[in-house]
Amino acid sequence: TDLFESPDYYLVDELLTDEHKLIRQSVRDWVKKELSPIIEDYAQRAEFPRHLIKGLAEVGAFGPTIPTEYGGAGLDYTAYGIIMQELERGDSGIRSTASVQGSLVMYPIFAYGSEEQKKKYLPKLASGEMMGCFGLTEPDHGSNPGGMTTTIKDAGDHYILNGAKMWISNSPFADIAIVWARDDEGKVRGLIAERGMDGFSTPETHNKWSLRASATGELVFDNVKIPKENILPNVSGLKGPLGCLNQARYGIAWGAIGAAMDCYDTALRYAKERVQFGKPIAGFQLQQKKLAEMITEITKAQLLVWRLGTLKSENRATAAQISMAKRNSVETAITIAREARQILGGMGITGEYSIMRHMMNLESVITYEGTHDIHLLITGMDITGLDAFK
Ligand code: TGC
Ligand code: FAD
Repeated sequence: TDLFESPDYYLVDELLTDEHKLIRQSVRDWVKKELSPIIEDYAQRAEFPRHLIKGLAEVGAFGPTIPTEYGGAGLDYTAYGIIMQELERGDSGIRSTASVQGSLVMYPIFAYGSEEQKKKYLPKLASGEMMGCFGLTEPDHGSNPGGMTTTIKDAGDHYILNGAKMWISNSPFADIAIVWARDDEGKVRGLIAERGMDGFSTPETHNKWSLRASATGELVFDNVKIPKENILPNVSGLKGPLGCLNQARYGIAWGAIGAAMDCYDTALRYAKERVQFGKPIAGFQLQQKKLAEMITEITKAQLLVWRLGTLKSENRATAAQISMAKRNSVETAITIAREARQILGGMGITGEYSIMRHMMNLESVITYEGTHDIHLLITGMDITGLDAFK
């Protein structure tokens, strides 16, 4: 990782501004100095490195596109993508923490919250003083969040929240949770639950073989009193949470390429150095096929997300375009991780190299934020006009 050389076969760098490159360098330096040296150990111990939160905030990983008046960096979407790419080159779990904080906690408060909510929460979330999580998935409703059964009941000056969410990134330590629940009229509403509210607990999920350096847990609500000022006033319906997912999926489309780049770079370097049958294994056709296909797929994915970033900054990217890029990048990354692992032979299964950790992490990335199947069906619906979900 120390020697990482960013693959850039089609000179995509020329499509970036000087500011983009500066941002990339500062996140890359931080990953190299603070994240890479410790991440394997934390992943092996299945522990989230909480001490990285401050540094993540300092490199602008929390809400980079949020305007500066609310503590964000006011950057464009290409810059946001680049930050996610560099973080995920380090570890998908750390990128997850940034995705959740920026796209799934700060974004809904920014896009759907009241002015008071924005002032109260956004600066603290941007600085990492406060951490958040996002509760959409339920035990019986994963791909189909529209079936959710978590409810808020109007009780005069407050609501009563009941239900449970599962698979929630950051829930075990989050100070606040953005929760999606049905109101008395059956409409999906968003609200801000705060740690310490009576009846609200966040049990941790153990025994994960994937995303081990990220903390995952449940959100359990047993008659939790939610003040009315904690409801997000400016959205109702499933488009609320799905609008947040567009933001996070966009970041993952860039992020997963970071993991792929790291696997490719490691495998290429290893193949040039490892000698078998009297020559470097990079000289054998079978290994060249793997490496050549990797760089081809990385290059295609880089161009796709670069274009998507431009469209997103111009507010022209459609949800279906984002789905295509998320699906393509993660498929690219997971295939490359598997092939790269083989190039390293036995060494590939050890924690001496990052590849196996990336490969296991990507099993979560291909499932969360909409599974591989769901994104294919979104493309299918977009091009045919026919909904194959139900
Ligand atoms: P459907 O009837 O199609 O739509 C309901 C309403 O939502 C609107 N909509 C969207 N709005 C914004 N962005 C999108 N991407 C949208 N997709 C749909 C739609 O226009 C409609 O609006 P309106 O005004 O007409 O009411 O909904 P459906 O129930 O048929 O579901 C469609 C489907 C399957 C695509 C959707 O449910 C889906 O995307 N499912 C996947 C669920 C998912 O991605 N869950 C992710 C949970 S969060 C997470 O995984 C975080 S991991 C974070 C980390 O650690 O990095
Ligand atoms: P299911 O929906 O039960 O799907 C099972 C299988 O059926 C999949 O292969 C799926 O593609 C397939 N399938 C489902 N419906 C269809 C269909 N119509 N047609 C064809 N195939 C179909 N959620 C949050 O809300 N917040 C978080 O922070 C969060 N973090 C996560 C972190 C991790 C580590 C993981 C693993 C998950 C996280 N999730 C989070 C949940 C994630 O979004 C869900 O796991 C995902 O949406 C899939 O839901 P499910 O696991 O219930 O699978």
